[in-house]
Amino acid sequence: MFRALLGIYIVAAAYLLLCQAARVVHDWDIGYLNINRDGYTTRRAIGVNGQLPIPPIYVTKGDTLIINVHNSLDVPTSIHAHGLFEKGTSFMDGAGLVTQCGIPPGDNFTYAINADQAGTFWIHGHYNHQNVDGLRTPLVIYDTEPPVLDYDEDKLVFLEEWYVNEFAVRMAEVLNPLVPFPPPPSFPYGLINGINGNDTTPITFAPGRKYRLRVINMSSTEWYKFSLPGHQLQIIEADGIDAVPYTVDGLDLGPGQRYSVVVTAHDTDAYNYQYNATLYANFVPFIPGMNPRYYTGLIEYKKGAPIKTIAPTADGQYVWSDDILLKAWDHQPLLSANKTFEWTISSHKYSNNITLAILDEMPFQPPLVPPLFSAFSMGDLALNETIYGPQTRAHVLRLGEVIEIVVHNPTILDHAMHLHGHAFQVTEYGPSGKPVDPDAPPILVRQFTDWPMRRDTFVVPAFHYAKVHFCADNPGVWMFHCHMDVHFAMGLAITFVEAPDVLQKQQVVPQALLDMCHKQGIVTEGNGAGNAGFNLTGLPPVPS
Ligand SMILES: *[C@@H]1O[C@H](CO)[C@@H](O)[C@H](O)[C@H]1NC(C)=O
Ligand SMILES: *[C@@H]1O[C@H](CO)[C@@H](O)[C@H](O)[C@H]1NC(C)=O
Ligand SMILES: *[C@@H]1O[C@H](CO)[C@@H](O)[C@H](O)[C@H]1NC(C)=O
Ligand SMILES: *[C@@H]1O[C@H](CO)[C@@H](O)[C@H](O)[C@H]1NC(C)=O
Ligand SMILES: *[C@@H]1O[C@H](CO)[C@@H](O)[C@H](O)[C@H]1NC(C)=O
Ligand SMILES: *[C@@H]1O[C@H](CO)[C@@H](O)[C@H](O)[C@H]1NC(C)=O
Ligand SMILES: *[C@@H]1O[C@H](CO)[C@@H](O)[C@H](O)[C@H]1NC(C)=O
Ligand SMILES: *[C@@H]1O[C@H](CO)[C@@H](O)[C@H](O)[C@H]1NC(C)=O
Ligand SMILES: [Cu+2]
Repeated sequence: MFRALLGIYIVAAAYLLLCQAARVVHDWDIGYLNINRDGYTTRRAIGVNGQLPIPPIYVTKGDTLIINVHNSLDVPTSIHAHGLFEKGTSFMDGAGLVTQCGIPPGDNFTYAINADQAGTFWIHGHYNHQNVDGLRTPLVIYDTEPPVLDYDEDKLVFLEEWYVNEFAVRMAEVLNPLVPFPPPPSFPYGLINGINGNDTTPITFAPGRKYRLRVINMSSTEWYKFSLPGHQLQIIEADGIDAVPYTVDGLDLGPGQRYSVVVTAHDTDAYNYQYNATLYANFVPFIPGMNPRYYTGLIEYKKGAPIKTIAPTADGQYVWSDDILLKAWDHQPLLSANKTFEWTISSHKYSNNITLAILDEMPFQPPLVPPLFSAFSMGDLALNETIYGPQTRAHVLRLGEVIEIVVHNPTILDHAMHLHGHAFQVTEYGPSGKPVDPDAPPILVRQFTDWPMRRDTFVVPAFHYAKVHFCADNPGVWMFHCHMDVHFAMGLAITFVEAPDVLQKQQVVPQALLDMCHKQGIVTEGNGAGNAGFNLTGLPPVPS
């Protein structure tokens, strides 16, 4: 207790010394509401203070974002600041049952999140996939440095998908041994800035001005293409990392990904334009009126001005965003790898007839003790990954090691892989497995040039592999998981236990985090089973 309190005081003192930084405080009462978001169905959803969409959060680099959460749900909840490194505060990462136990129903917890980075992020539920049911909102961190390109005004465009059913209902179908796998796709509707796609409010432009549009894909399963026909987009940021300006016609965003683009408005307001947002899943068959779903909205220069028609560009000539072609603005060179993990995405039907997804040998399932607490409490043994339990898929990293991850995806589905606590260099894409269509053009190996772009979420397209590098400079326990929530819930995840020896010396878990576990009967000491040493007695069996 004393150690915990001392930790809090040291952290608080550091804030005072480091910065005149503001403390930006939000009170979030997370609860259920009934709402019709897609124009078709009223259903139960999860919002904040009785609202959906949740108002975006804006802070400035150096600020501390305080979110006082009260949990009005009937299950635990937690929130995760997607893309923030949480350096020195790994226990604020919010990954349910990995770095915290979840706030019990009726309880409160205060997240103190250091906004040490600048860019476009989002905050979302990280317990039971509550994000899919609405618990998500943009987080914009304004920079204190000049931007890569000047602009006059900042605007948010956040894209979401919205399902007719709650996530738990869809997931129960996926995991039902009596329903043939995969069940028929339930295709969602698109929301733009929180409102049913075609009904959303116009994006207003004034002649001659330059806009920074921050486009965020907060959906959980589908992809989005976003374009402003008649305008060019200059990418200056991806996932909170500044990029050397790169001009495209449109953005192709996987779940969790963000881009900032600078758009120069035309110098007359004679015409309005239409933007296009297409929600699609290339792994679901083409179904007219359903996949893809097309949305258009107005770029309004002047109320009532005629809409300029722009002839569609032939598919192959359109320049879409492509992270392998982007360059990091800070010119960070390739980090040469000390260690490589090579994993292949697959799925397997287990003896109970339930199909689960695998990144590394077996599906991820949380152990009895959240691995962050094992890392804190197991002394030297925390360096031995056996103690976390096999289903944790724990991989221990040493401080300062450069890690290369190669993810092979010989499946028909794209996957969007997200790493907590880091942004990785995206270094290579290439072929993996045999595409179904023998006449499809061959998939080429493509590598970064000069300064690999860094981001926190990368898409491994179907029948591709992707390679990324990152430096293990952030002690903590960080999940690496597919950001498509159905796949994540099926086990497509692993954990990195990063420098637990250093973690034990530098960080102290706040007592309130331990208390919320104890209230739920979750042990916060010992190995993955809550025992000493290598005794994993009591852990549920791994799927067989
Ligand atoms: C918990 O949060 C609620 C709502 O913000 C507040 O009314 C209540 O006083 C808080 N309770 C405690 C014990 O801090
Ligand atoms: C957003 O991500 C989802 C998957 O999570 C994806 O299906 C959708 O296409 C993406 N949308 C955009 C605009 O990138
Ligand atoms: C949105 O409007 C466009 C026409 O502007 C139409 O083609 C499209 O089908 C509409 N989308 C949905 C999902 O209704
Ligand atoms: C925008 O999307 C609509 C479909 O909603 C399509 O008819 C139109 O060709 C697209 N415009 C461009 C320039 O791609
Ligand atoms: C799994 O499915 C097979 C074939 O449908 C059936 O014979 C078997 O009993 C099922 N096993 C379980 C554990 O449900
Ligand atoms: C971890 O502990 C197991 C069991 O004692 C042992 O077999 C293994 O070699 C250890 N691994 C490392 C990396 O020390
Ligand atoms: C990683 O490899 C570099 C050489 O490529 C070496 O200098 C460095 O010591 C290694 N770091 C660790 C932590 O193994
Ligand atoms: C292993 O842990 C269990 C409790 O989970 C305990 O009952 C058992 O005695 C322990 N075994 C050894 C060899 O310590
Ligand atoms: Cu996936």
